[in-house]
Amino acid sequence: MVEKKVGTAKKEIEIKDLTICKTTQQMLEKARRDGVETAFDRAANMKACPIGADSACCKHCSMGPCRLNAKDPYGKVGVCGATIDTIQARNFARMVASGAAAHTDHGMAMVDLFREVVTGHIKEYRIKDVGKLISVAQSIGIETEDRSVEEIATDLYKELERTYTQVEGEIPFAKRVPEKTLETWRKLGIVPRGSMREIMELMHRTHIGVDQHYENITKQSSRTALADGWGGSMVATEISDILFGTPTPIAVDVNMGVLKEDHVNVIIHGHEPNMFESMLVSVNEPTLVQAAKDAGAQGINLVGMCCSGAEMMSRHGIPHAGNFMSTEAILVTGAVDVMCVDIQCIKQGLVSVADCYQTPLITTNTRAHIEGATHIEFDDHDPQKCTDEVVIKAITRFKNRTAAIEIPDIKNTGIHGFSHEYINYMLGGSFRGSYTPLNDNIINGRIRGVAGVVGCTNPRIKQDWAHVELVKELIKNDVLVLQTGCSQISLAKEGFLTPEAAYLAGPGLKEVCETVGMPPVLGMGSCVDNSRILIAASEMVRVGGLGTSIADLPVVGAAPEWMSEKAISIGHYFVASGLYTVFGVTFPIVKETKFHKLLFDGLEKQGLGKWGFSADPYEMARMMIAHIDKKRKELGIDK
Ligand code: CUV
Ligand code: SF4
Repeated sequence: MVEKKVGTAKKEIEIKDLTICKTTQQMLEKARRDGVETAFDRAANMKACPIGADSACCKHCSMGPCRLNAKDPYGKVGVCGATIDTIQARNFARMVASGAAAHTDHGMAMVDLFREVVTGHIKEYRIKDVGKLISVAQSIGIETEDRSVEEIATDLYKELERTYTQVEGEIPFAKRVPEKTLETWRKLGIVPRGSMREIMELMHRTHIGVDQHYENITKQSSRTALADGWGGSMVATEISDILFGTPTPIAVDVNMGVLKEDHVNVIIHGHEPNMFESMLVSVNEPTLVQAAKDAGAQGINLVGMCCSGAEMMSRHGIPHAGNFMSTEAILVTGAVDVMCVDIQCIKQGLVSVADCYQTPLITTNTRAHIEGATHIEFDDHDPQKCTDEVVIKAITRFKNRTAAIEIPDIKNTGIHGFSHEYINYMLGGSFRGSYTPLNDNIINGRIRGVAGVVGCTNPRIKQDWAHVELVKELIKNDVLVLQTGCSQISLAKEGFLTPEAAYLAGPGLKEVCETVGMPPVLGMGSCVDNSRILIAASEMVRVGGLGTSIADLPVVGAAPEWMSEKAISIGHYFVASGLYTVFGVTFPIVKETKFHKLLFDGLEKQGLGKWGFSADPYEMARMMIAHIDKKRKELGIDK
């Protein structure tokens, strides 16, 4: 039953044009009946500001804000004299800085946790994957022979802290970068020192009256983005694997049908795995399970959403209820007994929707409170104190359920959890070993190339549609697709993450999938796990036969429905690492400016990758495939 209405949309678009996700459609119908507003409605009623969309405005000081004309970009400058190129480069840089800060702060929280575990201050978590600990330590030159786990782990946390705090020198994981790629970075002066320093410098340089050359600003954007990809994000992934286990393929259910009417439904939505790991312990606590049963439930049903959901799905097979544009819609089921969040991509709009269905919305992270939500602080030193309390709140809500419940009856089983280690193993022990290895299959043309298709969903485009259409085109053309984040969930909901989906692939890719028994689309986890794609690319270079730098590989990236600043940081570290990366929806740039030419062409001439843009997934696929073919030709492996 709905008690409170939050206003109805003025302009209504047909629901089937908002999303291809059947369960989200069903819940949006119900939301309209219930008078509940979501981001889809707000997007319809809020036209994007065209000047901002083109990144042609600046509000870095109070002589402005200044608006330039995208139709005549060089006809005007800001009050301080800033040109369109300076303004765009600075705006872009600030997006990179914010996105990189998000990932590196998450990574740093993982290092903090790791240090406290290694020093014995935290006993609730432990090192779960010693093999991974050793391999990560070895990859950055830490001695592992005849040493205890504690000794290795101590060296490792001290070394990895440099990823953030180092003032001079190169970040530790620079050692994993293929030599020629690293050489290019050194020549350009973009090897990251420590992320704190890079982000600080980028914020400084984009202040009024500092760096006013778009090329020089973009150099620091590259350095900062690399401090994310090969720094913060990579550390987050590797430490999480060490503490919680490296994913291996596992069958998992995805979609809203994972909710259970007769269970206490607990949804975790956010990005850091530590709180979710603790919740996994809490929901299995016998006293809490008994309390749930005493309240009349069959049990407690733990479900994830967004990126921490993708991590827990990959590591432990926890069901996943949906991606970014489904987080409000799922509350409309009335079946969510608690939504517990931590950081990033948590819409403030959840508060009013949760309110309509009497679902407690709980914030847990000291960095992310939301007005109107209940805050129960999570502390790594006593993790279950928070998560037990959240479960108790959920049980209470279950007992007092008043909202009418409607759970869409769809769930899609797929295989998730392809770490780069597992891809390596699956394809023959080495990327170029004895048995159907990845490099050999690329060289012989069965696999044309590899595409990382990642990123958010966005109400400015039909949810999941561009992800699905793009991936369809790619696999049809024998391009192996690696996925993370919300994109992975889009494809999982359409059944692509199953070995049976191999029939949708071109003949070469189909043959490889059938031989190995793998899906044509490999799910690698959350956004920070995009670092796994970087490692896989480095491994492809190391094994040989496909050139000497990442820029030589027939590998591309895409985020067809991106929305966050984190996505810009990811896109830019893909580009700075040497990959062609195509974004959809919109791109914050004025075409045919010098800055545009730099991002979309000039960077490639410097030996890096380059940006691409198309709002049309079919054109996007053509652009990506053309680039793969160009790289194949340069490598002399075109048929
Ligand atoms: Ni980190 S960044 S909407 S939850 S992928 Fe999903 Fe993923 Fe974008 Fe956010
Ligand atoms: Fe305008 Fe320059 Fe101030 Fe930006 S920094 S608001 S362009 S005066």
